[in-house]
Amino acid sequence: MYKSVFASVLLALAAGPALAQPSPGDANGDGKLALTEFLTLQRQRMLANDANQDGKLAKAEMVAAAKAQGRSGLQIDIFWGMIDGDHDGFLTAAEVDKLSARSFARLDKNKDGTLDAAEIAAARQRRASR
Ligand SMILES: [Ca+2]
Ligand SMILES: [Ca+2]
Ligand SMILES: [Ca+2]
Repeated sequence: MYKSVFASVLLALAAGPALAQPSPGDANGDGKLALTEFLTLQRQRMLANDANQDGKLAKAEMVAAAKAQGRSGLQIDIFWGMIDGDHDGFLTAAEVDKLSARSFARLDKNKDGTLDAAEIAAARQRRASR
């Protein structure tokens, strides 16, 4: 249970129009997302929500971002303690990297170190089913 809600928080973090495109963040254009590309993408998404541009996400900024996407922000409220690794009240790039790496490992079903179109589609489908 914790795991699945945790996953949905991560996917919430990964939400946004970019996921609706075939290969967002696919820097080298091979149609797959390598871990480094995925981390870069997630960081960009995080920083897109950094309203005061201090390079880290306050909980209020994440809740505001969730609300802007039509969600309640309640999940973030509840699970903030789990995603804010050092409990300083901010999600830093390093913390986002750590979360993203775990998210990547889960999405990489065949464990080949990249997310191919099918794996990205599966992630998208899981989001849509919520
Ligand atoms: Ca901030
Ligand atoms: Ca933190
Ligand atoms: Ca894979």
